[in-house]
Amino acid sequence: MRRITLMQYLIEQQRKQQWINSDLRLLVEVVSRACKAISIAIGKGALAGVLGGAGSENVQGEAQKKLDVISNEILLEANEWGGHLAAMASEEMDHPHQIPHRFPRGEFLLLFDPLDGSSNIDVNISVGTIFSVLRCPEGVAEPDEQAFLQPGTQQVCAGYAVYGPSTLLVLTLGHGVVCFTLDRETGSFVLTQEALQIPENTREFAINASNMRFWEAPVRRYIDELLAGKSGPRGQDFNMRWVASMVADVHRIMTRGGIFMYPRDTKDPTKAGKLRLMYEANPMAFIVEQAGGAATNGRQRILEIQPEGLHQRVAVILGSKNEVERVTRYHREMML
Ligand code: P6P
Repeated sequence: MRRITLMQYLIEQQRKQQWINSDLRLLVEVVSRACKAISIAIGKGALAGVLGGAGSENVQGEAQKKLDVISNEILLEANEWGGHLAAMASEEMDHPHQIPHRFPRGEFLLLFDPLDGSSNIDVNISVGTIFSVLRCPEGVAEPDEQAFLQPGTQQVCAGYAVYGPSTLLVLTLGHGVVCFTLDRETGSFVLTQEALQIPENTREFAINASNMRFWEAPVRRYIDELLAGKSGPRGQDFNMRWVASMVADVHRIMTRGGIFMYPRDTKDPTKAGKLRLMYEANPMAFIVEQAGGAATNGRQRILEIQPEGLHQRVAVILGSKNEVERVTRYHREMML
């Protein structure tokens, strides 16, 4: 494969395919640079005194880690000067972040989970950054929350960085999925995989099984069948993985297939799920579908959900197409 950098790849996409314009190219470059800075901050760990709690809570009422706050600041500072954005929204902020009036504004809205899986940081397990790009609605000069509430089908770009044994950047511009690996010596993201494809079948599932007693019947049926293995209705054995970092679990599925499930459960009936639609489920659903996979909430395609709130939660079932379709069919059959 050609060893080209992210910048070269983006310039080729702009020149040959007109899939992106200069502002979107700048956005991806700036976000990738922020992910490099986050990767460096994480890599220092205890040596830089960045582990542990920040002593604050985010809008979700979750205790923030120092690196949650640091990663959020890195993404805000990296993006606000470029003139490519109309506003930003983050898991770590109650309301959208307006671009300071001293900077020009652009056509795009950037949403992100700056450090997904941060509860794993202090135990040195892979974490990641997830981002999603929408267009700001025409004529909206001061984008408020309403400007962001667009279904996932409106995304023009989405990606994630996974901070693991190597730091990877996985990206879609709506025409397939590519993967870049951070070359720490040159500081460049280098193209290492083109046209990622998720196998339509799999024998590996990812779910937090400690919630089993709270699951709805279709999920219970599906998982029981997998656990029954060869002697059960599926006629084969399955394997389970659960990293508890969505980015790590999804990247495994992008690489070798699988099904990831964080279903709605009755533990807190007021919540439609644990994961957030706008900056976790939508970008991941876009990427997974672009790689030939599927993503639903058990009842409908995630990308077609009309958002009602910036931080709304959603059930997530995504990955190998034939397994996602089976779980979704069980919901249709059993949840009248
Ligand atoms: P649980 C991390 O907190 C996260 O938002 C996702 O990255 C991950 O898939 C999920 O929650 C893990 O949830 O309940 O297993 O800790």
